[in-house]
Amino acid sequence: MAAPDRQTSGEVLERSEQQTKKPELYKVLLLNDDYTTMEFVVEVLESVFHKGPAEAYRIMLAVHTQGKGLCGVYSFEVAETKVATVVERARENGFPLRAAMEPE
Ligand code: TYC
Repeated sequence: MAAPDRQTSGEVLERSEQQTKKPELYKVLLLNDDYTTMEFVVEVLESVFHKGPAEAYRIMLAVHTQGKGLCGVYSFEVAETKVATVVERARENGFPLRAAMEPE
């Protein structure tokens, strides 16, 4: 007996729609605190988020004055890694700096 035509089966079409679904994006935010130095926050923005010095300083000041600020938008896994890297670097240096992620 001939094999069924898999290309035209509903099951295969449904799966291929899922495979082409756009990845969900997440904002990564830095949160203000009273103890982390401005210099350290700028250094994190440059090294973890690949910002230039002027943009890093601008974001740091926005966080300092407004409580939180956007560092970038990434896939779920990259956003999670950025948050974990920020917290790890901060703790290594004795700072309470926090980062958060939220759906775009
Ligand atoms: N508020 C801190 C200070 O005055 C600086 C700071 C900025 C801390 C941004 C955290 O995400 C932050 N030293």
